[in-house]
Amino acid sequence: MNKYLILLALAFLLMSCVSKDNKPNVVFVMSDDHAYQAISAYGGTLNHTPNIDRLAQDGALFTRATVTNSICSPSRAVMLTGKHSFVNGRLANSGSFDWGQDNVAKQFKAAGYQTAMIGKIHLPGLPQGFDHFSVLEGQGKYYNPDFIQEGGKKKRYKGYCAHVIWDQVKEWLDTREEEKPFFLMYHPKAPHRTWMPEPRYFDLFEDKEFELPASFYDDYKNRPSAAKQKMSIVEDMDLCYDLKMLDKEGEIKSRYRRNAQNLYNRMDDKQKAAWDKHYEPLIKEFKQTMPKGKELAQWKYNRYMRDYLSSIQSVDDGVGKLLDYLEENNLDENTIVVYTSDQGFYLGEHGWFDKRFMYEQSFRTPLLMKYPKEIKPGTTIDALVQNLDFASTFMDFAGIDIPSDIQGESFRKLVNNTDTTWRDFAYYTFYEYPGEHNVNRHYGITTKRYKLIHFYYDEDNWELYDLKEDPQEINNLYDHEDYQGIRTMMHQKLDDVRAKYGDSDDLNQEFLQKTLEAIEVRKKKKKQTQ
Ligand code: SGN
Ligand code: CA
Repeated sequence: MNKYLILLALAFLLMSCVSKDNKPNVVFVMSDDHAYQAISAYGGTLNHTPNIDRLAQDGALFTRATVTNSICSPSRAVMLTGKHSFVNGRLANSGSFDWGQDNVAKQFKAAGYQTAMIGKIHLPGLPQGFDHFSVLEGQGKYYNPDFIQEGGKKKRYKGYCAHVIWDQVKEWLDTREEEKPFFLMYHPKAPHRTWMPEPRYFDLFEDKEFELPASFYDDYKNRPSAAKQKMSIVEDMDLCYDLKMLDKEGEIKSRYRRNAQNLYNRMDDKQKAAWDKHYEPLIKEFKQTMPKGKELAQWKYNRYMRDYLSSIQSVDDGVGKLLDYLEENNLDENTIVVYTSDQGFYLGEHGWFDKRFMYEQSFRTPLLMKYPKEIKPGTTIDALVQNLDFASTFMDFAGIDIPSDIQGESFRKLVNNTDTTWRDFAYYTFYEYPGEHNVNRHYGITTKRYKLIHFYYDEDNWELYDLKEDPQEINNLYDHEDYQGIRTMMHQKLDDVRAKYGDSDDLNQEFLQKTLEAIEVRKKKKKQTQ
């Protein structure tokens, strides 16, 4: 009997060792507003991101990864739940979020993983599913950011956000329970507006001249929804707030001077001194030359690029520190490392900054993934995967049963090359309107070659693009006689996809009603407090 029990115990011990070794760790690095155009592994020449590129060299680069809703908070809700916005309930950056629903971290925790989330999440309420969380308050700040931690306590960390976040990640890794596999969500803040770099990178791009993208002076012909946006570099980018021309004399005109001043005031004396040393000569030069017209446009674009790209450099450093840490601690073989962003961003294409539209630069998102056990170095994947698929994919790798109500699919088979079949479409919805930057509500479908978009609410506009012939998406072919067959085919696909996911015009009507009611409530409250 005793012998039998000892054998049983030994077998149990052996099984638990084997299963622990087999369970991969997952580190999910997601930055904020990082355009694929600003990652050198994607072939661009704007900047150099040696550490993010390591993931492509040692693993897989996804060339057609997209989001289902190109705005921060909804995109993050999609990643956590594996469900579209119209199912998980987080349609826009405002409103509530139901943390009570299932999410990927809860699944990992239930499967015996140690779970943590550190950095930006931008969802209201306290995160659920994490053994540890320390998340930026709202959008978070670049300098001396505040974090919300267990029990809702707020804590201010002195220093620059990229370092403050990495230090917390490292501390968590150093003190984790080593007998458990881990699932870590590491979410840098940069390069979100207002692109405030850390001093060591202030000068990195100062000598570089950036050429305007070919569609910078887009005339939005046949695209009324694109024409009415308010995210134009020329029209809407603010000199003081976005472009740091906060002159002490208060002579430079700005709608957002006070916001810019608040960001500056947050810094300590040493930080202010470093900031002034860099920006004051630039302000002086700007005031002396006072560029106008096309010269001003060129100047604005260059200032934007310099700050945006410098902010990314600190994110890239963080990825380098993470990869080095995993190697130094013998964790690199058994850890899946993913780098992505909550959406893409316009770097002057169509004349814009920001995101929201289903046009490529913000619809697409960077995606790189390393897992030496299953992914061959230098793999390139052009399948139409979406952020919707992350939860299922991670669970698949960890051997967790994927709940049947999850809408995303696992792309493990794509990265390990065991099966290359995949959906031939990606679906998109956007709701944050009326709202900042004035991008109307729309939904749409893309295949590898064609894209069909419907703008609705106070418009009813359809757009159709042939991405092969027109990668810049400036020729709306919806009414073009040669494309009527394609148009019918895409409409059919769109109807099928909406039925498959459970989206409909009725649902949109319902959401619209709710938004308008919420706007009314906000207006009334504002009146009462006046
Ligand atoms: C802020 C920005 C916007 C940006 C949204 C959404 N304005 O409101 O430019 O589109 O965030 O960004 S700012 O004056 O606060 O910088 S998101 O990444 O959170 O979705
Ligand atoms: Ca974002």
